[in-house]
Amino acid sequence: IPDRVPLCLDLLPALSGEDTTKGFFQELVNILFSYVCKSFRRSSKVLDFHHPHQLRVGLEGFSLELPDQPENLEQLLVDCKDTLKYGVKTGHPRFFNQLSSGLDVIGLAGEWLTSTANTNMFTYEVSPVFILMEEVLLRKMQEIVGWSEVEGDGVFCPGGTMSNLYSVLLARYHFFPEVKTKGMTALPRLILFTSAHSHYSVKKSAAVLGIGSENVVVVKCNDRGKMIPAELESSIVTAKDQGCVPFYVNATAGTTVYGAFDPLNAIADICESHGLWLHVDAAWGGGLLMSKLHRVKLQGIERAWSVTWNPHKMMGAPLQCSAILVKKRGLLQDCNQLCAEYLFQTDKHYDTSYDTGDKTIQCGRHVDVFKLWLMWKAKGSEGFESQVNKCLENAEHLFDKLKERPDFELVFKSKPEHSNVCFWYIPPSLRNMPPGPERNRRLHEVAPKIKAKMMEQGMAMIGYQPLGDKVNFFRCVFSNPATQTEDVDYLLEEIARLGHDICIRIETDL
Ligand code: ABU
Repeated sequence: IPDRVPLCLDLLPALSGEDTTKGFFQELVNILFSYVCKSFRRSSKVLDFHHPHQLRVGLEGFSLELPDQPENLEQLLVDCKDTLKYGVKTGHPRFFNQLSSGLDVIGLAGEWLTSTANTNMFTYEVSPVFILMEEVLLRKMQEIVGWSEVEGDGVFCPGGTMSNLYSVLLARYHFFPEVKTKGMTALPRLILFTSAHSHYSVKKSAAVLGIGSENVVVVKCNDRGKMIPAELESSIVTAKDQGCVPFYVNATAGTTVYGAFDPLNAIADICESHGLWLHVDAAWGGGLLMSKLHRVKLQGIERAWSVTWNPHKMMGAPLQCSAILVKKRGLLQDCNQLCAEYLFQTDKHYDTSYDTGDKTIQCGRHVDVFKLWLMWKAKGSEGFESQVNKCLENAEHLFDKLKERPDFELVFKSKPEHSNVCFWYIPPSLRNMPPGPERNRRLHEVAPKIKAKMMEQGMAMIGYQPLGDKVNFFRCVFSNPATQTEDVDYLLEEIARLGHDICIRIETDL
């Protein structure tokens, strides 16, 4: 151990670096453990908010600037502490802002192990265990979707947007394999369909793949946010009449804002009769497949040709963990393989079908599978089932509370299907105001102002957005197993408290 404050050069692989490395890790684990404990403590803040310019110039010695000379290990540990201090505790029971939340201790351990292994998912030779785990997990997920033993392929990819992109890529290749070599000029004008409430990644995929976002037909939804099958049917007929070639339909199982489930069987019937690829974006809703009580909402998913399912959302796996599941075996490989000889040599001494890297559009690929595999071992399928059920119970609790309160209004009156609950806080001045543009104009300002105050005070966090003709409303989502009904009650009281103060200011401004 050197008689000066150690530097990174004193860590392994330095000669006699073991003790310094051990000491550094022990200190780091203390920091991480303290952060994990704080994340679950209701008296801790969810966030310690600072504006970008404040963080950028440096706070209390925390500097983002990069030095020419090495900083010592003590300073690095302080930097690690500060990085967590000024971040957002997404595992906090009162973090309701995102579809992915929670801090699963086993998942976290899995992520640590993954980083320690620091390997790449492209070949079996460098990731033998992880490649086999991926095969086992993807098979399990396909079985849960309802595909038979002879069907099913897939890959973990960096998020639901990428999974959805794969679905469009595969559908196009399935119908027009020449696109791989000849490009879009060899193809007719392709059209794809998705609902008005679906995720923007479907349009983005069309843009990225050269199909064009204007060739995405946005199908109308009912007032609950579900695609209307008759609208889909007539949009397909119209596209064909215009000389275009429909090839793909995205149905959503769990829309981002309302948490709505499209009627999958009715959509599958239409896809079958027109010979179209059916993709189900179950990035958010896929977790409900784990629940005997709730999986009925995804009835018909087994008829999909591809499925997006993000365990980093409803199943609480650490980010990121998203799968694209594909019914037709071999399609991923045919569509994407380019057989780089430096990596995918065919004369290796093992079964090279386990070199799964050429199935993907990436080369290097992060190991996303291990944390989920370890969590599944730790909880069993039943553990995930109770976790999902509990999140939906929290949503129902919130819905029941909102119904009772005169200071809140639900965006739609029916019980939530998923864990999304959408609502407005109605300030006293608006409670007796008749519906109309003036009320809407004022109501639109309420949620952003409450959220700004909430972030500055840091005790909870929730998202808001406008949607269609609805002015800004709050969307509360539950995916964090740490959240209890007391946190739901706290959230409502907090919104009402902040809203009351803010609305006084709006009233005086007017
Ligand atoms: N990819 C959708 C995530 C959106 C959200 O967390 O609110």
